[in-house]
Amino acid sequence: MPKALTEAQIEAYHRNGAIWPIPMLSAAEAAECLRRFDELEASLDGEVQGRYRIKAHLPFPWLTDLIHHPALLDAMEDLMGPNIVIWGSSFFTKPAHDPRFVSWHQDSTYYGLEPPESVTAWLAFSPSTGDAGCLKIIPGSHKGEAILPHLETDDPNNILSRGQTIENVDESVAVEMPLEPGQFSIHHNKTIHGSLPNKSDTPRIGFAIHFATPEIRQTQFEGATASLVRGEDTHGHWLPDSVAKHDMDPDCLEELDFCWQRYRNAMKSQAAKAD
Ligand SMILES: O=C(O)CCC(=O)C(=O)O
Repeated sequence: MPKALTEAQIEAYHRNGAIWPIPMLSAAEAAECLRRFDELEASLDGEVQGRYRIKAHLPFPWLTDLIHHPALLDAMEDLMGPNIVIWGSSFFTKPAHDPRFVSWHQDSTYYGLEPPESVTAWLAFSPSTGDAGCLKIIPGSHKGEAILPHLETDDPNNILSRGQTIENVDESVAVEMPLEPGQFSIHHNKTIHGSLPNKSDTPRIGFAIHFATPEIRQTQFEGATASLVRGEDTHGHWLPDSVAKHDMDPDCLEELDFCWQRYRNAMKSQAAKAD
């Protein structure tokens, strides 16, 4: 018996490679997340999403609590089974009237996981509507190849760090995944997805949480870390993530920078191999 999802949602996830919306936070809780996000961004020189990618939760107890939220983990357990690790989390943000977009891509291309069965939950801190450039998917695309050819582009408006783009996607079948603040969507790492510019008057702030099961391992480098959030680590492929003692814990910040750099290096060497 599923813990959070309906049988119809589980079937839709397996058919389409994504489901939405799933409730997680109340409107007040989502507003508090947005307030903390704004506070963090105001304290930085650049955008939160510049540095807080791949292990964004590490230096923040409040984000670490968020990735352990029972409503999130119950839904993930319905799809992934009882043993679950979270190996990463990333902010994807677009201020109001932001012309930037995320090109069509598969996460499996650059995560380096084997088997390529990672799953992302994308939690909205603010309204993520069609107008605001919500996530869009190509339903069923997760059933194809794990790594489709991706062109590296240098469009400054592409939020992806290397502008990875799948060409000739049939956009006529794309489906938007709108969310209210506090709701999340789930997509498989082979599902082709992307998003358009934010044409709305409000920022579109998303926090993406990256899940795996213990048998999945990182192939691009040694010593990958993750947090065991449900059940048992049956394979020992992941070293434990550090746990922040307070916001901006310097040890965790160092680990975040190290991990993000390691993923970026892996992406670079993958691109070099493809050339
Ligand atoms: O937030 C976006 O527009 C893109 C997010 C994304 O690519 C992801 O969560 O994998």
